Amino acid sequence: MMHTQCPFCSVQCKITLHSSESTTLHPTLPLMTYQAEGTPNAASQGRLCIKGMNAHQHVFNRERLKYPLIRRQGELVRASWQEVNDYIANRLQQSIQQSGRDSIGIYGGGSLTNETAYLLGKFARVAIGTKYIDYNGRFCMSAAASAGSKTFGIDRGLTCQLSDIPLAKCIILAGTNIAECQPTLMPYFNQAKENGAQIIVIDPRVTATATIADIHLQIRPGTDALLANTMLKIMLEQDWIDHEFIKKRTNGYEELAELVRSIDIEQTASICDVPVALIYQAAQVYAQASTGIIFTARGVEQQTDGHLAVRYFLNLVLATGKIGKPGCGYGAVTGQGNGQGGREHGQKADQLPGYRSIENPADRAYISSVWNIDPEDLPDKGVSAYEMMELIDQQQITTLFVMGSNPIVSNPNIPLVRAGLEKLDLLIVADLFLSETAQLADIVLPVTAYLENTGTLTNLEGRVLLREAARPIPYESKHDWQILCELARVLGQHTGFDFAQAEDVFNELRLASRGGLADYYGITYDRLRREEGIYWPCPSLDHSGVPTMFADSFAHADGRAVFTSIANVATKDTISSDYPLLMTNGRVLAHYLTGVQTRRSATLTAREPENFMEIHSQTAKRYHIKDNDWVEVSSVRGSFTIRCRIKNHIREDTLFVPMHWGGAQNVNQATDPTLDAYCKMPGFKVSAVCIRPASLRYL
Ligand SMILES: Nc1nc2c(c(=O)[nH]1)N[C@H]1C(S)=C(S)[C@@H](COP(=O)(O)OP(=O)(O)OC[C@H]3O[C@@H](n4cnc5c(=O)[nH]c(N)nc54)[C@H](O)[C@@H]3O)O[C@H]1N2
Ligand SMILES: Nc1nc2c(c(=O)[nH]1)N[C@H]1C(S)=C(S)[C@@H](COP(=O)(O)OP(=O)(O)OC[C@H]3O[C@@H](n4cnc5c(=O)[nH]c(N)nc54)[C@H](O)[C@@H]3O)O[C@H]1N2
Ligand code: SF4
Ligand SMILES: [Mo]
Repeated sequence: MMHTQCPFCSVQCKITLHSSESTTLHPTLPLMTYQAEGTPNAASQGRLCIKGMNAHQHVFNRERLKYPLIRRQGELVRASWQEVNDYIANRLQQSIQQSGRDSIGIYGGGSLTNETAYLLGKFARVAIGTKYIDYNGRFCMSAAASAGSKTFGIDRGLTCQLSDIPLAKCIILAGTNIAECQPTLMPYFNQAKENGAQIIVIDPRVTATATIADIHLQIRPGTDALLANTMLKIMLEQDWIDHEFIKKRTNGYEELAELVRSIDIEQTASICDVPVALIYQAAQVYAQASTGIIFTARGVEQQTDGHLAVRYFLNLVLATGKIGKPGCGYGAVTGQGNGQGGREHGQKADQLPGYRSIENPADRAYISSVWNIDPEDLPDKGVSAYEMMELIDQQQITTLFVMGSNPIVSNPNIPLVRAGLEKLDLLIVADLFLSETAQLADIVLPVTAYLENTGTLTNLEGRVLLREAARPIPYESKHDWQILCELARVLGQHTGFDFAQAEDVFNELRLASRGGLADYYGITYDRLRREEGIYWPCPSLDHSGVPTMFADSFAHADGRAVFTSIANVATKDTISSDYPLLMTNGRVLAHYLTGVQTRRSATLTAREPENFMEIHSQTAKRYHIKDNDWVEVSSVRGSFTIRCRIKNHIREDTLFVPMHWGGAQNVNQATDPTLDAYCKMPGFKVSAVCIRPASLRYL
């Protein structure tokens, strides 16, 4: 029996994995069979979704990388750790001598444990000395995180607890498909509905989540910012706001009138393509409910105006005073398993551990003291994940080290990303499998999986959880943090990377985060074992953590939250006669991100073996497309070919394609790489495209 935690989404459900020998398949060669069962825990209350139930299948998959690989005469072949470490050290030193430290880029991920994420930041800045480090969370949490920081002074996914959801009388789910993406949370929303809550869903599709909606705003993709401001205008006009809260707890209310002044409700409703009456109803229900929570996820955030769109939704929270008390709050529905912790401890270009800023002299001095280096030697801020791809394409970054991501599938505008990665002098990938990115690498390093690797992960509520190794390390794999320590040593770092176990790394992280916004100092492995999970901030050993934030004050210096009145001037991909349809994208229940893990689970991949495109029947008819036909989808960036599914739960002007497949079926061949000016999130969710039946391709 193994006790573990699901490697996939941000709920971090606890799992008990039972194993037994089975002779039914092969009488002389008994096979181990495994069965996962949910372990009761505060977040998922013992529930598991289909991904969690089958996660172990990829761990035992025969395609797991078994030993390091090195490219010789074009082929990736087996090598020893000694060989690859020496090779990497030589090549990195060469690169540094010839082109400087900033010729090396480091690219991390939100599935890594806090310990590894922390160490990756330290490795980049101390062992390599490069400013170029960023991670896949840029594509995930950057809009909501930067918006929360501006409005509240701090970013923690949920400002309240999951147990507040059933207490809310109105819940807005904007661009979030909880039923497929955090399925074990659905009972909280069902409970809220039973308690009389009105549920408002904002999504261009009638998703599984939208089926519980009382009001569904089936919005035109990319218009959420305008919708939020229209709701605000209605609330201000009708005086459905909490003046006392605004006066006592916020700044910037006076300027708000200017933000919504130019809004003509009829006109904006027509741009969003939602009936005026429905927007009124949504504004009224939320504003007049005694309690309420707004959730946003990638539908709202993966936009060229994602940062401001979230801040406009936060204006609604502040204007109605629905925060800091039971049944109230805001939730940025965090994505990856450690999407929360992964964004706190320094793998982001502008960040140091504990949510410190690399541009703040006091923060630099503190972290330098923990790392025992001169603050002068600490590199400055680098660039965002996609901007790193641009620098790679321009050959300013010539070596890339990827740990826990598959950038050739998950970046926007794959034609540029592929061209860039192929120009690299050296690509090193640490992964469980030969992912699409690892297939291009010069060196591939095999890592341990969730069942084998001890570490902490912070779930969407900001609850820090300990996941302990449940089985021995297979083959020649190593833990991510171990790989970083060994590489640092061969690079000549004789101190600062001599950790014997994950707990030692965590103890340094505690110190590095001490006094920062995301303060983990009071959290220890022993406490996590005893208490199951602790909400940060937790500044001392006798502190119980902070389940509900902002009960009395916000995290800005004066204790007040800030309304946003900045006008939105972002541009988006727009339709034209050549590209007349809007394509959006997202997830399905059975697969996880670029599918490297879930495609190696027989049960999951059997559910969705290939990619597809959802299209409305009227649109399909116009293009002479039948159900299951192959269709070529093109934008100005590139094309892909895919089978279509006719579904009338999508808008007629919109297509939807999951993001879980690479290569010829990769939606990112066509997505928009324009970045949000504030947080550098690409405009993934809106691309102007044209389609034609693939059978016409060669005519
Ligand atoms: N099954 C599964 N679960 C996952 C993941 C996975 O890959 N598979 N990934 C995890 C991760 S890393 C993340 S970030 C989360 C993501 O979780 P979500 O953000 O919930 O997932 P998405 O499917 O990307 O997008 C959510 C919804 O946004 C809608 N949408 C598209 N465009 C727009 C728009 O312009 N406006 C609005 N309002 N809505 C729009 C889509 O129709 C979709 O239903 O899920 C996590 N959980
Ligand atoms: N079009 C479009 N593109 C998107 C999105 C979208 O909605 N639409 N969503 C974006 C979002 S929200 C996200 S989060 C990104 C995710 O994009 P990626 O980071 O590319 O996603 P993953 O598939 O999780 O890639 C993780 C890789 O790391 C490996 N891995 C898993 N666990 C570990 C570990 O512990 N250590 C190491 N070393 N490797 C590990 C896996 O096998 C896999 O190859 O995609 C983004 N791209
Ligand atoms: S994918 Fe998410 S909801 Fe499903 S079992 Fe794993 S952690 Fe839980
Ligand atoms: Mo994500």
